Amino acid sequence: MNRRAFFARDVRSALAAVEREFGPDARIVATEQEAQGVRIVAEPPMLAVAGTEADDWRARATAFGLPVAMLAAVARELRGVPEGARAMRAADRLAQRILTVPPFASRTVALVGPTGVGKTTTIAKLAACAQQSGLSVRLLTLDVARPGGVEQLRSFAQTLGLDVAVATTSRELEGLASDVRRGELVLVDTAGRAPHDRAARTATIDALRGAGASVMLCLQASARRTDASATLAAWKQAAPASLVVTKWDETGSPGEVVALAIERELPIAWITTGQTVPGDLVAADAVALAAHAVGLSEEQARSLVR
Ligand SMILES: Nc1nc2c(ncn2[C@@H]2O[C@H](COP(=O)(O)OP(=O)(O)OP(=O)(O)O)[C@@H](O)[C@H]2O)c(=O)[nH]1
Ligand SMILES: [Mg+2]
Repeated sequence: MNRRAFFARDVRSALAAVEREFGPDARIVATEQEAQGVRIVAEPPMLAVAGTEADDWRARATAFGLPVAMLAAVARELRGVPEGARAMRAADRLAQRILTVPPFASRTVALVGPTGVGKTTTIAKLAACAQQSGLSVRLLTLDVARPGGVEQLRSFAQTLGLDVAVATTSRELEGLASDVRRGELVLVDTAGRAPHDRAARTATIDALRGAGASVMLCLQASARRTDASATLAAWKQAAPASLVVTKWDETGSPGEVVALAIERELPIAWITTGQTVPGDLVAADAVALAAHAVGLSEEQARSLVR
């Protein structure tokens, strides 16, 4: 913008011209020897500071894993925004793209997803969090196929003073889910299903449909776009209402999953951030997520949105 090229016979004269124009703290962007002399590209000091910050949000969001096309679209929306305010404005624009749902918006919730993504652990964290919010919780599981599946949930449940009801058929699950008291939160654990195991997945989906459960699909934060996309396709019949992004702590670039959620207009409900139960669970917040993506603190981003 205010960046300019200065041409002179030699470096000393070119630098003198830069200083006359932009003062002693001017930032030298490039120096080139040309046939007739020296060409220096420089910018004023204020712009140099702001320019670094302005470029930074995009570099950070790229490292976070957001796709180039999405960032280019955000950048286009920043035209005319002063350079020093761009990172905050970028967070704002990104936040508007991210859908979330309030905690415990649905009262019968089933977690589905690939094997080992963190479903059972997340059920335990959700149960603890719900209890802390004063909700009473009922735990159901369909995961009878895997040895130890029920026991794993039971051992978490014990520490929370809860029982686990086991359903082996859709009729049993339907019966258990219909026997719920008003205001009770029902959390349904399911067996992990590999992408190719269509029959088992269909059985889970049918059972959940009978129980009227709102389906949360668990995707690992480190999942690459193609894998996450394949998981979404595999669970399409379950019509997931929202996502849980798990194992956030295991990657510095969860952006591919976040971008997929944005593009498919799927709300993110929860993010899990470690193995500790209870704990290591946060309700997804669009502003916090966007701030993180562009490398701002949450306070900085909120000051803009407020
Ligand atoms: N780092 C990290 N590990 C996690 C997180 N959530 C769960 N885990 C770990 O991931 C492993 C698998 O967790 P489970 O809850 O058993 O996963 P699952 O999806 O129920 O697995 P299946 O029922 O076998 O499909 C365990 O070692 C958990 O402690 C998380 O947010 N961060
Ligand atoms: Mg499990």
